[in-house]
Amino acid sequence: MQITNVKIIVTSPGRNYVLVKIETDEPDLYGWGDATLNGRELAVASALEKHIGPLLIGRDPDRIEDIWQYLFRGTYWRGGPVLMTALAGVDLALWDIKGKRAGLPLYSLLGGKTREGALAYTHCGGQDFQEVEEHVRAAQEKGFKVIRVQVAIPGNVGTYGVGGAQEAAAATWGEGGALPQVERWEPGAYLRTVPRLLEHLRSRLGEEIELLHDVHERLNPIQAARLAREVEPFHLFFLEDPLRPEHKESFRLIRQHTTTPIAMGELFHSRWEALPLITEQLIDFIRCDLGHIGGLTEARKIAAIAESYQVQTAWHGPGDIAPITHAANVHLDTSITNFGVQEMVFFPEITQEVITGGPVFKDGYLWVTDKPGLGTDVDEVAAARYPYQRAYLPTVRRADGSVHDW
Ligand code: GCO
Ligand code: MG
Repeated sequence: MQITNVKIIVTSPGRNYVLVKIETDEPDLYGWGDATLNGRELAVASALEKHIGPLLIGRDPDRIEDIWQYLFRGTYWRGGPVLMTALAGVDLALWDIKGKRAGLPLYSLLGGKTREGALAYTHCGGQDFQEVEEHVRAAQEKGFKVIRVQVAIPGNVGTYGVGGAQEAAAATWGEGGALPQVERWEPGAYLRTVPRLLEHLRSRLGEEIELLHDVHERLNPIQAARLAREVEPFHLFFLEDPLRPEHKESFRLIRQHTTTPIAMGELFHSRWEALPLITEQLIDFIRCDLGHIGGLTEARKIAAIAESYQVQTAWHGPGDIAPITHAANVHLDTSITNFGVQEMVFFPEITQEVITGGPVFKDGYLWVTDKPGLGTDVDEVAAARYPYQRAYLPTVRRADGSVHDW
């Protein structure tokens, strides 16, 4: 069997997605991968079209590990968001082919089911505590048992995550998306507000519902340690991404001050970034993005390392990666033993018109179908109706005008 063609589609059904189709010399045997990198879509598409695609022609698509090693180690320039997203797109398409060829869903090829469904979490945001509470209650009605909560911070502008699930699935962030929207961020008000939000929610909703919160890498070490300690009485499922990915050593400071569970990893691009946090048991959940870390091949190795250190998985699952990667998430969740929780979004109809299949939500859990491969497909005619639209993530500035991490 040989790879005969690598096709890249950039489409915007609701928001931009970069999709990779790998075709083979066997009739009707092809795989689809997702290589979407929010705000840098064309850089990945170009890396795939101009540099990576030609290297794949004539190779045996069954040899996923060898192709992975060849593209990662064999090409000298390695790593980083653009190349690892491109590699993930290729990797997922190859796994899709392998599953289709075997006539088996991927979870089966990965070792078979260890659980029936994957515990899922959704996003709830609001302008004030009351609004967050209402959104949490509505999510509970839908069956969610784990919920991420974010609230607008007085004095800050455009607080991350406040739009809730809809924001995550929106076409562009802010108005129009021609240039990045600028948000304002000061940590003081944030640090005072978040513990009060959790106190409010616990007093109204009780202890049973699992709550988590995403810091989005905005704090420095001592602020992160303070927040993690102050929210300790409210028993978070986890506190997400408290520090920037460069500062792994600073996780020790958080650990020294609190038993709040810590999750980290959506900005990582290789297992070596995750390694010290796992082996030193500085985190409780590893939440890499399959779509930015080189795909299933790399993520299952990370999961295996994490298993030895009692670290669970919580793979990144936002709206800005395609349902194809969400499907890969759930195949992996369903087959590993140290799965923790799965972030998810409900994709709008327009996205599902182009990218079909994908995990299904029911009673708080995500399920993949028994279709061979990833269980997702792409309608290329529909994709052509939604051309790429330039869009950026917002940027953040402090009150004095200086740049801060978004
Ligand atoms: C999450 C993430 C996302 C990212 C987004 C950036 O926890 O889901 O923080 O919302 O901000 O993926 O493109
Ligand atoms: Mg996050």
